[in-house]
Amino acid sequence: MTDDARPALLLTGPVMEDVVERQLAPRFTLLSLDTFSDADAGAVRAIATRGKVRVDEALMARLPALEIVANFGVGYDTVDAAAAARRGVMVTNTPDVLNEEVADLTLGLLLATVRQIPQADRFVREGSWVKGAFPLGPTLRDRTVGIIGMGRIGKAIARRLDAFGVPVVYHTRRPQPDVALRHYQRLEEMAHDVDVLVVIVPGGPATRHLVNAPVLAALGPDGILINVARGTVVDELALLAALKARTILAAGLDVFEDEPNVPEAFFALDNAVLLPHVGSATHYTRAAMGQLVVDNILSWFDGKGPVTPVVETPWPQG
Ligand code: NAP
Ligand code: 8YV
Repeated sequence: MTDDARPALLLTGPVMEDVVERQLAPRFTLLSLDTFSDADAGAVRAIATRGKVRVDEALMARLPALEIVANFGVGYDTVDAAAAARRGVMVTNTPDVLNEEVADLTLGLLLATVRQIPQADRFVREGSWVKGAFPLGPTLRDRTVGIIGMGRIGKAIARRLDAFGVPVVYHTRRPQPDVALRHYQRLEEMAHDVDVLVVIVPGGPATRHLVNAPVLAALGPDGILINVARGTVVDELALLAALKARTILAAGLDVFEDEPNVPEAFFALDNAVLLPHVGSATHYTRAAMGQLVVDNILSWFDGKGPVTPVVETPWPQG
């Protein structure tokens, strides 16, 4: 049981120990999900969470004094924000501070996939170059990119593609008033018209398997899929089948349905570039994300409200 006057904060796992935990330790009693007891549960007023662990209705129901859930990451599909809203619990995330980093990685992954950069690297390392030149490959030239999701990160990706001289169109549920690019209301129609799909929408039930077999079929045999959003947005079995049968050309994936477990079938494919969810994974950007977690929690407990609340729990309220 907590034995001091500091508010109790539950960490669902390690959340940037050198940034988040170091700054919060003087003001909060830090509890860990693995070790906290039912006696501690009544005292918990805040959660700092990251990645896989679900902050769901069942966990929140155990914490009657809970006021705020601060998510390390802009995507908060592991937090049941609707349930939090019903309970009057604030949810925050880490938008904007990672836009450019994730957009950089997306362009890197796109180029790596189209120009077969990891394959070329392997070719040199295994000593194949002395036996002959690396085969000519596909190009980014003459391709149109369709971005699925035109929010903060989608726009940063579109800006980079513009600099590369690559035409961009996009699909969202609603056209963006400040975006001059062609909007597609129907994803399948866009997939049919483009040569590359870049996925950068939130995860969760509303986008589950948005990229499915019909969308991949519409993308076609010269098409490339880049997923930097969440693994759940793409039907992984349909994607594997399309890559194996070459009904699409290639895929670049930073995210998977059951991370860190990547289906072994991907490992045998020479037309897939696979990354371990590293979109924001630099010291610089992860520190900025960690700082935003801290700022949200401290601002809340200083009575100034959250810095970056999610849409389900707006501030000021109603
Ligand atoms: P954002 O600003 O909220 O933008 C989300 C975009 O997705 C909006 O344009 C939205 O438009 C669209 N969208 C939402 N639901 C949709 C649906 N059902 N169908 C079609 N479009 C939909 O979010 P962001 O900051 O750009 O981040 C996007 C996501 O990227 C995050 O939620 C996270 O999952 C992922 N991410 C991954 C990494 C990584 O390391 N790989 C890093 C950061 C973020 P409408 O609402 O009009 O549909
Ligand atoms: C993080 C992310 O890797 O912000 C997001 O939504 O996917 C990434 O920046 C993740 O949230 C923390 O592990």
